[in-house]
Amino acid sequence: MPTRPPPNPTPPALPIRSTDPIVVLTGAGISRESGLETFRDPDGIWARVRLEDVATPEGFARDPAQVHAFYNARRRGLLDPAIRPNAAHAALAALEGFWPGGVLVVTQNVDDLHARAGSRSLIHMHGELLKVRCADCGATTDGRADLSAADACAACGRTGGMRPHVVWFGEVPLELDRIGAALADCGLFVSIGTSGNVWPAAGFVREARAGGAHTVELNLEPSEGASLFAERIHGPATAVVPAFVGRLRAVAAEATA
Ligand code: BJW
Repeated sequence: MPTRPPPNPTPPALPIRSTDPIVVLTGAGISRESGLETFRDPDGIWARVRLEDVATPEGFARDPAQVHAFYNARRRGLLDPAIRPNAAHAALAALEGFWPGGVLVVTQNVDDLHARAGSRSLIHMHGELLKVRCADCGATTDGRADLSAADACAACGRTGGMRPHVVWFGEVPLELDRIGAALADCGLFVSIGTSGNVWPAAGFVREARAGGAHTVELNLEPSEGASLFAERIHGPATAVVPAFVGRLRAVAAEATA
């Protein structure tokens, strides 16, 4: 008679040392339980607006008012007091506090929930919703108010060029050199709440593997590139991320025992 696996198998020991640097990539799924929308889920943003219209430089050139209206609404949504970091953001901030090898969170999200939860080693590779940039002179400033084509840049004085500080399709994501160096050097790469549809982030797992890192996917369901990960854990971020960080806490505690 075949033997059944135990109902709650103990997860395998993580093949890492507490001195190994960790890189965490996050996507919209980590903020879903905070009340923010994802992009590609059936109820996601791309089900109600065309990305070509609102998330490309060509869309902005064609109809700046439509793009401003889209981002003004999302900015207001993010500033709603009901939108707060959740247990997954908090667990990653705690990880940074106890992990001896260092932790870099690279987020594709334009929300500020990682920073609000307390993550400090953080790269917003697709920009930030609460910043604005002048397309004419490049000046970037904090911005919480609605933006319009009539706004003037505080640095150069020109109007018409003020835009959200987000990375649209066809634009180069931010801090790729720093991210590439961290991926080459890390001992653990964890991808959380991202569908793996958008490049170059979708290729980070391969870069981390090439450097010898253990790779883990934490997502509601298998992503596009799920088979590339050595370990895959599926469930809501507020459950699976704190549980995984608990395993890392045990690794760190064992090293100091
Ligand atoms: C949960 C959950 C819960 C739900 N718990 N999980 C052909 C082939 C290859 C590449 C290209 C190509 N044609 C063009 C490209 C390049 C292009 C690209 O990738 N296109 C693809 C669509 C094919 N990429 C670019 O243009 C990028 N730039 C670039 O490549 O520059 C060239 C270059 C690169 C490198 C060096 C030199 C030059 C720029 C990409 C910019 C993306 N911008 C956006 C908008 C940002 C602003 C905004 O927010 O409005 O970024 S698009 C959107 O997608 C946003 C996201 O950051 C990004 C990723 O989405 P994410 O986070 O994965 O969300 P979803 O919705 O897709 O997935 C959510 C997941 O969560 C799902 O799996 C759910 O199951 C899960 N989930 N609830 C846990 N509770």
